[in-house]
Amino acid sequence: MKILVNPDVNTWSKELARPVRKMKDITKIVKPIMKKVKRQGDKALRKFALEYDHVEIDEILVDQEAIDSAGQKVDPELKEAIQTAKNNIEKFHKLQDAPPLTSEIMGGVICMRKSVPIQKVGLYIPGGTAPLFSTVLMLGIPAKLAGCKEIVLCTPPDTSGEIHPAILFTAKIIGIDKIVKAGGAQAIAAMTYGTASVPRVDKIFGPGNQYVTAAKQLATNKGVAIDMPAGPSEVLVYADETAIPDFVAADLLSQAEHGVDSQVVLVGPSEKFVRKVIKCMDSQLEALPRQKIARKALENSVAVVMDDPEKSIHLINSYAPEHLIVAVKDEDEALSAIVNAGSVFIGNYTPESAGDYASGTNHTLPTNGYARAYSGVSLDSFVKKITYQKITAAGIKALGPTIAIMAENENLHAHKNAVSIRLNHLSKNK
Ligand code: HSO
Ligand code: ZN
Repeated sequence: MKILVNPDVNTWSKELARPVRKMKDITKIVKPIMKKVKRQGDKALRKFALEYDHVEIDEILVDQEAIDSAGQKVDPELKEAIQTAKNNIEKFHKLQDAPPLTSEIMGGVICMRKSVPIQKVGLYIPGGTAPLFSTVLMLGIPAKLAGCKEIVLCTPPDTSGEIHPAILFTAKIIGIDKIVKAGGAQAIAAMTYGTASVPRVDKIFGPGNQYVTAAKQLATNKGVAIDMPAGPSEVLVYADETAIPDFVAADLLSQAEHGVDSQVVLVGPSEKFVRKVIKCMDSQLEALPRQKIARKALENSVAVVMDDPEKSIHLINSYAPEHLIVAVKDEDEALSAIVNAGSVFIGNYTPESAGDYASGTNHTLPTNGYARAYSGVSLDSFVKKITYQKITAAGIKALGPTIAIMAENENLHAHKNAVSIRLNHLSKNK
C-alpha cells in the first residue's frame, strides 16, 4: 500500500485512480455471447454453461423441490443469521416507501404522483469464490416489497450443476422461485432478450465481473434498465487518533478480500498513525484465507496522510467512495461536509461488514466515483413513479391562456389548439 503525505490536489485523481478495466476489449467478447443467446436461447445457455461453468445442464431452472429442501443443507446458525438480516433489511427498506401524493396546484388543476412497481426484474448473483447469498437479500427484499410481479434470479451453477444451498434457502425465504442456472454475460443476455425458460425483464440488478458489467451496459441499448454501472468494490476509511488502528486495518482488509481489483483508501492525520494501521494489516493478513487476493488489492491501494481536516474532506468528496467509514473525533462536522459517498459508516463500532450483511442498509452501491451522482439500490430502484393530472373546466379556463402563449412562442400551434379548442367550447356552452 503506497503512502502519500499531503499530496497536492492536482495529483489526487492520478494517485487515487481505480484499477482500470479495458471495457472496449471486453465488449468485443461479450457482444457475440449476447447475440448467440438472442438467437439460440436456452440452447446457448446450455452451451455456455458447458464452456464457462464446465457443467452440462438439462433444466435451466432450479426445480421447486431443490429450492424447498435447500434449507436442510444450511447450518441452523446460518439460517438464523440470514433470518435476522432479512428482518432488518426488510424493516429499513419498508420505511423507504413513498406514499402517493396529490395536490390541487391551482384551482381545478390537480397533480398526483404514485410509485408503481417495475413489473419484471432480473437479479444477478455472482458465483465464483464467494457465494453471495447476502446479495440475494439486498436485491430480493426490495423487489418483493415494491411488489414487482416477476422476479428472476440468475446465478452460475457449480461443476455439478448445483446452486449453493444458502443462495437457494435465502431465495426461498424471500419468496423467489424462478432461479436460473446461468452466470456471466450469457445470463444478462437471457434476461435482456428472454429465452424459452428465462423471461425478458424490464430492469437488471446486481454486481458481477467485468463481462457481466459490460453485458449490463449493452442491455441498456436494448431498452432494459440497469441498477447502476458497477465496478470493483472499494472503501475509504477516514480516521484520526481516536480510531483504533486494528479496527481500521480490519475494515480495509474486509474490502480488500473481495477481489484483486478492489481498492481501499486510508486517510489519516499523521504518518505515524498510518504506519500503525499498515502494521496491523500486515499481521491480520497472515491469518486470512483470502490473503493472496487482499495482498493484490493492496497493491492498488493508498494511504493518504493529511494534516488538514478540510483537505481530507475535499479529497473524500472528490474520490466519492462506495463505502466511507468515518472514525474521527468530530464526526458530526465531518459528516456534514460529506457530499459524495455511497454509504457511510460512523464511529469505531460500525464496520462496513454490518452494512454488507445485516444492519438494514443496502450493499449494492455506486463504485468508481459514481457516488457523485448515483444512489445505492433501495426500494426506489424497483419502482417507477407515474404522475397523473386532472383538470376541470374551471382549471383549463384558468391555466389555458398560460399554456397557449407558451405553445405559440415555441411555434407549436397544435399544442396551442389543444387548449383553445376547449376554451372555445367552454365559452360557447356557457
Ligand atoms: N462489500 C460488497 C458487498 C458484500 N460484502 C457482499 C460481503 N458480501 C459490496 O458492497
Ligand atoms: Zn463486502
